[in-house]
Amino acid sequence: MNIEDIEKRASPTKVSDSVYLNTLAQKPGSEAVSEGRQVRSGRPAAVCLGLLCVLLLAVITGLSVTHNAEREQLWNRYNNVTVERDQLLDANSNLTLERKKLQSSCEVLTRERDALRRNLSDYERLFLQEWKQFGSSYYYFFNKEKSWSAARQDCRERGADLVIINSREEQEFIKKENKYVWIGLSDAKSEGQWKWVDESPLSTAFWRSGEPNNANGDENCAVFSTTADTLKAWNDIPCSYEAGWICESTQPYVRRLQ
Ligand code: 2F8
Ligand code: CA
Repeated sequence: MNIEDIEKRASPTKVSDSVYLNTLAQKPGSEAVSEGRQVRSGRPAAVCLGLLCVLLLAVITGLSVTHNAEREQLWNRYNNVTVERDQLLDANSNLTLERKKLQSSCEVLTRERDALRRNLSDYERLFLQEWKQFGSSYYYFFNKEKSWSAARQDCRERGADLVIINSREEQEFIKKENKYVWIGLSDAKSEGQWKWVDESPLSTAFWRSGEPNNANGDENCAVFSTTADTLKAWNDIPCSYEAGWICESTQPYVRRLQ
């Protein structure tokens, strides 16, 4: 073996560096070819990665802005709802107070109403026991004795007045009681001008025979006397005399209280 053979065995490139390199370049899978391709295909990947990063950043930024806006809106809404809730709570507590006040007022009124109903019921019973109805009027026949003016005053205090007799039927109704009682007829204001207590003149009259005679010049008030003749019962006597009386009310208490 000579020196040249020994050199060939130690370094095959010794033959020719360029030839050797070319040989390497032509062999697929060799290291030199692989590094060169990596350098050339790395740029688009980096660009894509960069673009992806930018896109991702843009998406994240957009989502963040949207999220912040929504959060802001929700926060505002939360605040508004909180204010409304507080207002409603205030209103509710005011209404609760009002309701309690109304409930206690209602209870008081209910008690008063029940008491009034009891009184009314008592009054009604008494009224209907004492007052007699004829037509659209109620009549009370008083057995006590008073002057014509005092008797009239008594009737007025009861929301009534001395009886006014407008018809034969009413005359007959009163005659059934057969009592000596004042009626609401007088000529005290003008002698001979007989008028009822409501200032109306006589529409029909049921005087006793010879009456009214203004005996002794002092008889200005009329009584319903106890005679046999129903249609001849009235007499004029002095107003200061005392007699029973009849009150008449077309609108008795019992009606007005309801
Ligand atoms: O005769 C009628 C006459 O009778 C009495 O007088 C005596 C009457 N007086 C009294 O009742 C007070 C009169 O009014 C009546 O006219
Ligand atoms: Ca008389």
